Amino acid sequence: MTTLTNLPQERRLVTAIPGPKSLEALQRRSDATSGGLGMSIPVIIERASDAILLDIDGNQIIDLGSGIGVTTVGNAASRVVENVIEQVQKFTHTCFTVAPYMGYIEVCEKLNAMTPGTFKKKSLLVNSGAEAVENAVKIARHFTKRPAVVVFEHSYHGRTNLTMALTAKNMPYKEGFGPFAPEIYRVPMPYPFRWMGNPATITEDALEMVIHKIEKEIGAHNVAAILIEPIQGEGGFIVPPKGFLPGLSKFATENGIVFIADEVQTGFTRTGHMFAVEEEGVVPDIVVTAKGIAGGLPLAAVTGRAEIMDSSHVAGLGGTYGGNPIACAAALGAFETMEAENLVARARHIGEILGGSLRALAAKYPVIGEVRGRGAMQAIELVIPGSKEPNSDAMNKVIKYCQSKGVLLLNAGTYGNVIRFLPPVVISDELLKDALGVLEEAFAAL
Ligand code: PLZ
Repeated sequence: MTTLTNLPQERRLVTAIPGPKSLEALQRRSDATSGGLGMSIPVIIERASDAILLDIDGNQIIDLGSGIGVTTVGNAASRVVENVIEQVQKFTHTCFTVAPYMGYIEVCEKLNAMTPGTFKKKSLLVNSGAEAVENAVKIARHFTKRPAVVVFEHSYHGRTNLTMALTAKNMPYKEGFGPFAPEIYRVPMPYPFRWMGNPATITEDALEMVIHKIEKEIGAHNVAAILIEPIQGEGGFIVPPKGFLPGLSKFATENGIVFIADEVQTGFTRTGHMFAVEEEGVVPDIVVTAKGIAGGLPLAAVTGRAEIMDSSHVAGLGGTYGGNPIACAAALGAFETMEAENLVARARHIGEILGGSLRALAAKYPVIGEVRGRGAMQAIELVIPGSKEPNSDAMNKVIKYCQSKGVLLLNAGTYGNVIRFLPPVVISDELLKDALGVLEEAFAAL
């Protein structure tokens, strides 16, 4: 778990957050960068390693967000950095569809082997999660010769035109950015904490509602793909009830519909499995990956059944930068790290510490309505005590308090009231416990 930059894995504050240098630089940020960009923590980063971010004022911040679930193997992880340095000295780009190279092929071979399913698989590499989702939909439509795509309430799939249409939440992702792509159908998502029906029959009831909508309103024979995040990320770490994903996948198979798992946020050891669908033995036809795939370099992939992935005519798929050689070298370093450091087991261990602390907090502070998630992907949903009314004010206060003490947390949720925990999976127990101590102080201070 050593990195070349090798910052000591400890929290250290030498100024207020933001410090004077960050404050000055943030003025330049607002002058130079689009006002449409958000910002979770108002500091400028100079260096980072594993779970520590160093800002330009010398503050060391504990990173419980991993740049939105990306630096799973740690920031600037040594195997990633070494591979990148080696590759950048050899060549920076050829375009895989102009003149191919081994890194791209090796990443695809690994993905074909790592993803669930013993059948023959093939992969396509692109630059971002959204681009991978778009390509998965393109491929599923081409393969099935059908137009419709089924997506879920609370889903997030990206910010391009098609993926905005696939995404559920209007503000901030869609507001004013339409018109959106057609033939996208949204169906109910069983959100256990907010399910209005009988909790005992949530799985059957939700499946019945979804299947009814598909059969009666769309026509199953018109559906190219059912696209779902096995645990919804931006939507607030919503874990579907047991049996829901297997039921959906079975319905898809019976109706010739391509079942696509968007594992962009859940993939690569994050949930204590290499992929989150493994929890219930679900085998998707296509798995979409990004984020954790390459230790911070921009890379994303579509991996699926060979007959589906081969459906397109030659040159029907592509892109200038997809599977850039430096990003591929980084991915090979990231895969090696996941295996060598046994990060699947590490994510489960983190889950025990994190889940244990969060449940203890929830028992003490009724503002925490629910603790949920799996492994190193967990969240708390904040409510007005005694109700389920979303409490975004408490969420903002807790996140702000933690930031001021050098702990970076991310928000989430359709109702803007969820705090999510996505630490690098290599984070040490000590650092994680230090951060959770700050979180406890934040609730005490509420
Ligand atoms: N699918 C499940 O979580 C990206 C969005 C950050 P890109 N989530 C972080 C933001 O505010 O833009 C995501 C995801 C799932 C697809 C995507 C899209 O991945 O790499 O951001 O395009």
